[in-house]
Parts: sequence; C-alpha cells; structure tokens
Amino acid sequence: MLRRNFFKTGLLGISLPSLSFGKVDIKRNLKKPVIITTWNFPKANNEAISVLNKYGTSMDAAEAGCKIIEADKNNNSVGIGSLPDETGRVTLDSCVMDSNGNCGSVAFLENIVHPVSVARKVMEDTKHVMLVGKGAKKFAISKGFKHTNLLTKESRNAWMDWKKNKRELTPHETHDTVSMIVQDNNGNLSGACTTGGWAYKMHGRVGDSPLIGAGLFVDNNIGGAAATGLGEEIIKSSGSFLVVELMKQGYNPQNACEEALKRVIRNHQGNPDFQIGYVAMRKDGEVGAACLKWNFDHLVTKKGRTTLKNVVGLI
Ligand code: SD4
Repeated sequence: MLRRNFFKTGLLGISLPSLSFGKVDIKRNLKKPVIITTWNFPKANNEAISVLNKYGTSMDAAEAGCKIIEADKNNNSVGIGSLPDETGRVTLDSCVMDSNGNCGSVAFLENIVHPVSVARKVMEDTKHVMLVGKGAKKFAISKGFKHTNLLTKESRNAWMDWKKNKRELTPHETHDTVSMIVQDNNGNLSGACTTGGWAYKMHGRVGDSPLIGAGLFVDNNIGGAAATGLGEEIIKSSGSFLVVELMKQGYNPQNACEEALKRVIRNHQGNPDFQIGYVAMRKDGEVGAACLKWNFDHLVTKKGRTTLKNVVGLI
C-alpha cells in the first residue's frame, strides 16, 4: 500500500545528528525519551512510557497514550463519554503524524471508541490522509473496530440540561483534547491528537484536531507541536505547523508557541476572548508550551518522570 508523505523531510537535505537551518543548529536529543501532552492526563503519559519501555516507537506510544483517555468514560471531551453535538450525537476527530512525515486522520466519526487508531489505520492501510463521517466509520468497521454507543448517561444528561437554555460554550469550558508529542529511544518524533471537539457544536462541525498542520504537526528533523482550544482559530492560523516552522527558524519551543499566539492576538486587536494552548518539542528534547489566556496545564515526561506544568496566558 502507498503511504502518504505529507512533507518529505528528506527533501530538506539534512543529515543527522546535527541539523543546520541557516544559523540554527538543532542537536539530537541524547536524553530521550521525552513526552509532552496537553492538560493533565498522567495516564496517557504513563501508558506512552510503558510502550516506549517495551521498545515501541514514538507512534506506538502516542497512539497508546491517546487510547487510554479515549476509553475513559469519565472524561467528557475525548472518546467515549464526550459531550455530544447540538443534536445529541457524539462525533470525534483525531489525527496522527509519524517520524517519516506520514499522517492519517478521521473527522466527524461516530460510534467508534478509538478514533486515534482509525486515524493510524488510514495512514498505514490507505492511500489517503483523511476520512470523514460515514466513510470513516465504514472503514473502521472493515478494520475490525466495533460499533459502540459513545453517549454515556452523564453526557446525555448534560446535553439535556444544555438544551433548556442552549447557552453557547467555548472549548475552554469543556476542554481537554489530548494532544501528545513523543520522542522515542531512537530520537524519533511522532504525535497524536484526539477529541470530541466543541461541546454542543453544530452537527457536522470539525475542529482543528484532525487537521494536519492545525491540531498537530511533526517534522522529525525539527520538532513537533500540538494544539488545544478553539479549533476555528487554530485552523485559521495553521497553528501547529507555524510553531514547528518557527522552531525551524530558530525560536526555542517556548518562544515558538508564544510567537504563534501573538499573531492570533494581533489578529484579534489584542483581545481574543477564547483560549488556545500549544505544546511543542524540539528535536533536541527541549519542550515548551504557551496559552493565550487564563492558564494551561500540560504534562512533561523526561528521564522517566512525569511533571505537571502550568503556563499563564499571554494576555
Ligand atoms: C476543537 N481544539 O475541536 C478542539 C477542542 C479542544 O480542548 O481542544 N478542547 O476545537
């Protein structure tokens, strides 16, 4: 089967271990593995580490970490138990990108617990990058995924309550998209992103999380970045791609996340009323994160230890 290469990193003509981009010289990480994950999902990082300890790849680890959260009914923004759209249907978005520049994605997927694994199957078993809706579901079933009711009693009750006055929520109120960047024992980077999206969204709405370059982007020679927050605004700014591109230009991961957000702030006359958070990892293992407003929890695993970090919003 053909694999889709989103960007052929080989075209850059770069040789490891030291990568030069003009004045920028990115070293390979010798203290791997490293994981950075949006929000506070220690189970995701723990699972990813245990996969890496069994010599799994960064892609195996990122998928496994996301799956743990997708299967958790108590989380109302990822996988089973996600809050539904305005019509009461749970529709999920996810994507993956590996260290060879391959990527796969599903959007507007219903009744499948593990969209991240379907996204990986799209990457590995089809000539496409993205499948949506009924087509994605049909593909998932053909690959052995089981039809499952994803609307839990709790999410259904929350939706029934919401219907009484239909107050508009933004993703920061019902957040917790899992976006992970992983560097494995060979120094290779992959990422994965999975979400139920914006609670009570319009039926058919798709956010940034399944869009390569918006919710996630990985360039194994530079680094990876992933997003959480208001998908519409992340899409408009090609957020994750931009963060990686800024790292290529010499910004460190922290400054790259901040610069990407500053552009959003400028586009909203200095006062956006929504949240975006980015996590980023450079090829040398340095990580960074930033958010627009309020604050943003994220987890960093280095040398086998996972630490909860928090950044304060730029405005
Ligand atoms: C979306 N970015 O669908 C997702 C929502 C999110 O934390 O990240 N929530 O727009």
